[in-house]
Amino acid sequence: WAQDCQVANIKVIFDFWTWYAVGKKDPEGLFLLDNVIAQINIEEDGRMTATAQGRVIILNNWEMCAHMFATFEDTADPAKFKMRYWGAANYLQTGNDDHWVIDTDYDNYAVHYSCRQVDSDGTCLDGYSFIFSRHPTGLRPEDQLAVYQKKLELCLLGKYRRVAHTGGL
Ligand code: ODT
Repeated sequence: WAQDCQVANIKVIFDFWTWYAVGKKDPEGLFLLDNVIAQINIEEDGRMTATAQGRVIILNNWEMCAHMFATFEDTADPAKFKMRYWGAANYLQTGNDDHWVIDTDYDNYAVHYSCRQVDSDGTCLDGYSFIFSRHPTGLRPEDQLAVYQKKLELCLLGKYRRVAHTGGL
């Protein structure tokens, strides 16, 4: 470890930096397509909130940039949250999903998981998962093994697609 006594350099777990979605396993009724970025915020009262944006297609073929908001509720497990979300416009999706942080080093990558419907055998029938990076260009080579391992443990290996960041939103 290394000590750095500069107050400005003290690392906190949550911050206002951007996370770029670089991989996604889609749920049924796919919503966010690409150019997906998310920001986790801590409000003055200590509550965690988030904003996200991404390209969506609604009403069959209307393409737009969705601006989304979310609030989080704690559960007994500190890495498992409930996420209530809604859009800046009322024709965007709303919902209340699980929001599980499977793995993160905070600085480079994060693996998110949400099962919307658990099957009778206890496996996930419908869910989605995001791979986030701090880098719009994707995961660093040194983070790829950890992310691969988590995809495997989540039984989602091979189910992800790449999320492009083409800008222009
Ligand atoms: O794209 C889909 O099909 C499913 C995704 C629906 C949830 C999107 C709502 C995002 C609300 C704002 C929140 C941000 C937080 C981010 C961190 C992880 C992404 C779920």
